[in-house]
Amino acid sequence: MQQKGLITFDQFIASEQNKFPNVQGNLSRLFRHIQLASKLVNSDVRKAGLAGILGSAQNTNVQGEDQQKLDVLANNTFIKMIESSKTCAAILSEEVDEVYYCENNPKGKYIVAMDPLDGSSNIDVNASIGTIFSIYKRIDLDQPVSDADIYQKGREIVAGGYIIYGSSTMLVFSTGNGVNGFTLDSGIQEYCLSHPNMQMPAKEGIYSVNEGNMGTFPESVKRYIAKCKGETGEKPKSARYIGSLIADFHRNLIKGGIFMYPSTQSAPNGKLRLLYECVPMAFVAEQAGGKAHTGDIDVLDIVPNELHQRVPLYIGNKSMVEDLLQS
Ligand code: P6P
Repeated sequence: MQQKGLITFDQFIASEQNKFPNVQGNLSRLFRHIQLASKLVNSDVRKAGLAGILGSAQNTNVQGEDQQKLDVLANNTFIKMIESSKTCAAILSEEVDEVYYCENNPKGKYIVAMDPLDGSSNIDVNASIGTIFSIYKRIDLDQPVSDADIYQKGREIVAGGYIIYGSSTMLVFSTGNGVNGFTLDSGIQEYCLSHPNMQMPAKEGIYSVNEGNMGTFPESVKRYIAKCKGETGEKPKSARYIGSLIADFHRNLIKGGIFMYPSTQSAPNGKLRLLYECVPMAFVAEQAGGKAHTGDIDVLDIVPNELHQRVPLYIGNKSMVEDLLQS
């Protein structure tokens, strides 16, 4: 087991690549460009109040949400850095209505789906926010990018993860061989391995949901939340809700717990987006021994049919998600 902090993200990626002697290093290069983009965004997030980049960009994105200046900045930064890696043929972004084709690299091996800055409603109040990404391998490089490349099941992704701009900045990701967390050492501007082989704690912990929407939750979810609150005799669980998916998920990954975003009256399919929020988080959750479900199906088994498709999300400890599904 590597000592914590003695290996940088670049060294980790290089050592992982060495396990596959015949690869050309495209994925490694893509990771390095994503890493660099996150350092640039981290710098913007940390000085947003001073650089006049807080607040609304006076624009509405495809979600109908008020775009924040930092949303636009993060989106442009990640698109620019991912495109310059020359490993990607297309990018799917929460902030871009349609597929963004990397014109300079139509035969790119990968497609990146991303939420460049999740939790942006929390930017102005200094709560943790983050970037969520997943990486798909294209089906046929001799063909132009097609729906077959874009609408793959989440179980097909080659990598998924997130960067959380919190009290520290962490990059947490998986390529299908477990989950590793790296903390940004701002002194040397390097991500250093701080959380090797992350696993969801077995103990049942926190429940995390916006109870303000309780009135329109499915009855099964209401029953499960009542159970979490000790209303049916069980020991009450602690409740935490930051209102930033990355922050709520990351806390549960470390301490144990379940995050729920059910369907509501205003969001009949749930609020969170399948391709670039639910799938990457579900990939990390499963790789850490957890579970991610919509109430009907495992998130990673959904065949997507629309870029900005929304689904309900129940994610965290396997036992807590299964308990919810049986409620
Ligand atoms: P609500 C942030 O805007 C976000 O997309 C997720 O990060 C977060 O989990 C959710 O919305 C919070 O939504 O409706 O509880 O404010």
